[in-house]
Amino acid sequence: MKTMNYNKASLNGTIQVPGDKSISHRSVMFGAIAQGVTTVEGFLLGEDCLSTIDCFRKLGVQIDVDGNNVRIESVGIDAWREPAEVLYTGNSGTTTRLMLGILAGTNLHTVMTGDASIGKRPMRRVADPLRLMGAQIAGRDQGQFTPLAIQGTKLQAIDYTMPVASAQVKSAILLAGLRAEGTTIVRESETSRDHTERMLRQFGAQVDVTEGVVSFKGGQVLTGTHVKVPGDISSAAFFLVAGAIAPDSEIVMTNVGVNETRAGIIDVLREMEADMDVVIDDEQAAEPTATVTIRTSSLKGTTIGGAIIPRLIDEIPILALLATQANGQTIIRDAEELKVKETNRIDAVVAELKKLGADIEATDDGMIINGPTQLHGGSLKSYGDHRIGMMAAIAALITDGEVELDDAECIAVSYPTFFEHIETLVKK
Ligand code: SPQ
Repeated sequence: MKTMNYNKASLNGTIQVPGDKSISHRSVMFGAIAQGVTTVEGFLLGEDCLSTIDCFRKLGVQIDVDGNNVRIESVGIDAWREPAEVLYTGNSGTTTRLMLGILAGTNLHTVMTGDASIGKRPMRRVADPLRLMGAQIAGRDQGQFTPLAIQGTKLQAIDYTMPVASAQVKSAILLAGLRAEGTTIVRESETSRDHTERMLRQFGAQVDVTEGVVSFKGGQVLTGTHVKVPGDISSAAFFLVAGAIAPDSEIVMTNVGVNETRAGIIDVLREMEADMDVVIDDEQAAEPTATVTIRTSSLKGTTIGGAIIPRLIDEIPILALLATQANGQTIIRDAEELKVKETNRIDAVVAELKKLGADIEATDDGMIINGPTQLHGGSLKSYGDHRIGMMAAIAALITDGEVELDDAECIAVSYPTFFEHIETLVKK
C-alpha cells in the first residue's frame, strides 16, 4: 500500500523519461534475429523489457546489459538453441505476441507463458493469422490463451487484412514473414505504431509501406546495428498531464519520442488548448525526438475517437484524468481495445476516478467525462496495471486529501523511476 499526500504541490523542472518500451522490446528481438552485433542505447530497464531479454537468453542469445546500454551478439535464428525451460513473458503482451511470430518460423519447440494478466489476454488474434501462414501453435482454450506451445515450422507468406488496429498483431505477422516464403502483406484500416517497420529498415531489410499496406519479402537477412531508443511518450504522457493540471507548474521533458504513429496525445493536448511547446530535435532520425514543455493550463473538453485512437491507446487512462479538469464534456469513443489490455481499462479508469469524485461514465467503447471537478482523496486499486497505477498517482497530485494505492509496484513494468521523477518535480 502506498500513501500519497502531495498537498496540491506545483511541479517544476526538467526530466528525461525512460526509454520507449515498444522500441526497447523490438531492439532486443531484432538484435537476436540479426547476424552480428547490435548495440542499444537508452534501453528501458522496465520489467517487461527484462522479460524479453530473459526469453532470448533462454534461446541461447548472448545479451549483456550495462546500465541502459545493451549489447546483443547473434549469428541469427538458426543458431538459437531449443530451451529446456518455459519462456516466461511476465506481464508483457508485446513480448508474448511478438515472440509468437518470431518462434513460429524457427526449427524449435518452445512453450511460453506469462503472469495472471497475460493469461487473460487474447492470443488468437495473433495465432490465427500465423496459423494461416502454416504455424503450429497450441494453447489453452483452443489456442486462445497462454500457456502456448509452438512447434516451429516452414511458413508461407499471407496477405492479411487486420480486423483490429494492433501493432502487436501486425508486428507478429511481419516477424513471421521474415522466415516465410513469398511476400507478406498486412493491411490496416487505421495505422498502428510502426516501430517494427522502421526497425526492419534500420537492420537492413526492405519494407514497402503505402496507404496502410505493409509488404515485405521473406528470406531477408538482418544485420546487427546501433539502435538509439528515445524516451517513451507513453511515460511522458503522465507528466504532460501532471504539468497541465497541477498549479503553477512547468515541466520540461527532453528526448521524448514523437513518432507520429504514437504522438496522438500531443494533438489532443493542443485541441484541449494546453499551454505546451514541442521542439523537434531531428525529424530525419529513425525515431524522431523532441523537447516538450508543458505548463499549467486552462483546458477545454474534446472528443477523442476514430483514427487517432491507435495513436494514443495507452494514454487514454491518463487523458481521462486530464478530462476531469477540463471545462465541459470530453467523449472518448472507438476505444474497445482498452478492454483487453493488462486489465479492462475502461472499467478500471471509471471505477477509480469515480472513487475520487469524478463525473465519469463508461460507454461500450470508451467513456464520457464532465469537468472540471475538484477531486478528493480515496483508496484506489491499480489492478496490477502500470498505467492505472500511474494515473492514480498523478491524480493524487491534485486531490483534496490523501490517496492510497494498493499495488504501486506494478509501475516498474514500464517506468521504474516514476516516483523519483515526481519527487524531483514537486517543489518542497
Ligand atoms: O505489452 P503490453 O502489455 O501489451 O503493453 C501495452 C501498454 O500499455 O504498455 C498495452 F497494454 O502497450 C501495447 C500497446 O497497447 C504495446 C504495443 C507494442 O509495443 O506493439 C502495442 C499496443 O498494443 P496493440 O494490442 O494495440 O498492438
